[in-house]
Amino acid sequence: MINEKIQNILNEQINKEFFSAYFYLMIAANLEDKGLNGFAHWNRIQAQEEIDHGMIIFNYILNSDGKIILGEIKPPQCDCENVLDVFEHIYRHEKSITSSINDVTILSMDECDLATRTFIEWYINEQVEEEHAVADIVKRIKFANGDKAALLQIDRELSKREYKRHEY
Ligand code: OFO
Repeated sequence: MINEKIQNILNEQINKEFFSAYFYLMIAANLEDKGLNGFAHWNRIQAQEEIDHGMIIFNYILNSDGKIILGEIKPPQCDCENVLDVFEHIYRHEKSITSSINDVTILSMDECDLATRTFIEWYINEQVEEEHAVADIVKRIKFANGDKAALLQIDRELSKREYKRHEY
């Protein structure tokens, strides 16, 4: 069974993962509105993955005889002017999620909760992948340097992203 401190931080993490889903859906809607359907698609898929991330923790808490406490999800915001701003904003967002996953990891070690420490390992690795994927898109957008044909090429590539369901 998880202790209350671990239960609370994991419930907060569920909230952050579902906030992330909202965040990516908001970005998808904005990009779709601008006709950037491939960039939007990439964000829609990311939103689905974020729901999986939240649900995996949800099940872990229940399987550890903990209590689910679902908090309010704040509205996401992004006052971004262009697609580079958007993906830089996403990158900063993922860095903040990495930092909260690190907090869970550190707390699990402080509390000698080896089950949670093992559980959270998957998220540590997932964050490396997520940051890398977004950093790569940022680099490609920068390389395009505002050229519309080059940006549309990236848009086409991102439209091919497939959803890989994380089992929970
Ligand atoms: Fe759940 O990793 Fe992104 O936010």
